Amino acid sequence: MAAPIFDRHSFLRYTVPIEQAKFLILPVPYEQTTSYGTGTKKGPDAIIKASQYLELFDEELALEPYLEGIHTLEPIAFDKGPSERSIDKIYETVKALPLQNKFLVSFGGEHSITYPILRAFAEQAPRMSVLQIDAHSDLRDAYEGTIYSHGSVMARIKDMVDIVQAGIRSQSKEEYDFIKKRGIRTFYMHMIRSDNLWKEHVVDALGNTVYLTIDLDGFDPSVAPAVGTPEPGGLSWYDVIDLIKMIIKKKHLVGCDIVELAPEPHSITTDFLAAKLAYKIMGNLIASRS
Ligand SMILES: [Mn+2]
Repeated sequence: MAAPIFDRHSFLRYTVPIEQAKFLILPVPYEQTTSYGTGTKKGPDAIIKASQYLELFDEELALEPYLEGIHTLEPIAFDKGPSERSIDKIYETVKALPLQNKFLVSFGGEHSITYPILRAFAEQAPRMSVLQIDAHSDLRDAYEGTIYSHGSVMARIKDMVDIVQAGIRSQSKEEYDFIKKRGIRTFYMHMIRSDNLWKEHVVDALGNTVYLTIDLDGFDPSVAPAVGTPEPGGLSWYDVIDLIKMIIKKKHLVGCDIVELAPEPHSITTDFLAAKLAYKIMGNLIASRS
């Protein structure tokens, strides 16, 4: 394979032609239904900017994962039309990607983007499980007047595929009752804190083929403050990294997204965390194959 070439606008500042890429980065600067803090449409750009400052070498894996080939796609362009149209555009974009033997990492944008991405994935692998790392269960049937809200994204997804949730610490009574009634595997933060084997239990709850959606507010706000709804008492960096490593070892991870970054003008902490998280996922995927 040809060596990656320098490009300031690509994730990690290097790119390869799409045919040669093992990893595709899809920027999805979609923001239409945010309810509290705003700015998620600037998320993808902030992650790519932060990635310019990451070390290319992963000292834990003793690898330079970027040498496997990362191709950063053009950001999806949205107009001010109805959310259905934007949601369809995300679906059509993902469906048209040449994903055979490639791993897609999408950057949000608000959490609503996961539904159309997963629709495209579920057509290929209908028996997929989705692991959602999040402070919120996002299981309202509709939120603030739309069924495509960030607050109802998992309600759309659970009708297509099995879902497992981790890090949850804020929800409505209706969501709580719904989880009980439907037997959804939700690992609440208060359960995680008192269970040393929680990661094993999350992995056991997943099927063999897994898609991972990471709402950055699943992390503790001391670790990832730049999110629209920073809920106290979340997951640590190593909680998430160790869980992901375990999934990559034991399951077939087919894609992921990192959403809800709302960049702050005076702090780059969360931008950098999101960039490093994406690169750690790539590195561990490579390490697990060799
Ligand atoms: Mn959330």
